[in-house]
Amino acid sequence: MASVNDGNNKLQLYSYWMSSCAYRVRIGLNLKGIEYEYNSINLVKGDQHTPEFRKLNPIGYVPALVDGDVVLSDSFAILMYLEEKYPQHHPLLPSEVKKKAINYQAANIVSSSIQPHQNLGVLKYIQEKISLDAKLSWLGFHIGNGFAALEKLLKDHAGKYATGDEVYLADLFLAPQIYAAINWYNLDMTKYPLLLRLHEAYSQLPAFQNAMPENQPDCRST
Ligand SMILES: N[C@@H](CCC(=O)N[C@@H](CS)C(=O)NCC(=O)O)C(=O)O
Repeated sequence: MASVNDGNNKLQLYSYWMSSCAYRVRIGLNLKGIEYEYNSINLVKGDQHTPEFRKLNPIGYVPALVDGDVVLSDSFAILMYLEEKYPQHHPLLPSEVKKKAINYQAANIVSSSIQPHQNLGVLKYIQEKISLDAKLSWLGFHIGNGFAALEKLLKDHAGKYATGDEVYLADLFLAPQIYAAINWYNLDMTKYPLLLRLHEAYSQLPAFQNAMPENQPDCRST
């Protein structure tokens, strides 16, 4: 794929291989053909709490993106920035208003109503109070609740991908979340046949494959 930017002013992505939020941005950068430098923030070791990283993102989460003097965090904001800065390369949003709104809705179900339950800080806090089984069942309930809503939302819109036959924003949020449910939380996906089908479709796309946790330079660095 031709690169949008050249070597001199490479974007800096602060990421961690297991972060589903950074995974969204990695897919977006790949789709747009933007080269970037990968900076690993080891969440398990606590790199997100260092003063250096907190200067970049005061809330202490990945991803963060540095593009010259622009410093951004939050996957949604980063993806919208990339979309506006590089509109000519693989649009992340459809032009049709309703389809665009469905993309926002699906992306936000993942980022606001599912992912926060599985955040490292949240899970650490909970596991001090309840058993591992109780924690996993609490997490499974919240992921399942979101997945059931997504199945309903997308059933009238999906084609090959979440909102038709083109990859859009919703897919960038869905792929990492479904990956995490299957690979890390062992969720029974038989109840979500549409999401399972999308997972298969994503696994065929190079931009998605390249963004997968196991293909990151810091994979299993703990
Ligand atoms: N809304 C933010 C959420 C970012 C977020 O929760 N990042 C997680 C990884 S996916 C994190 O850095 N967690 C660190 C921690 O819990 O200490 C986004 O979409 O970027």
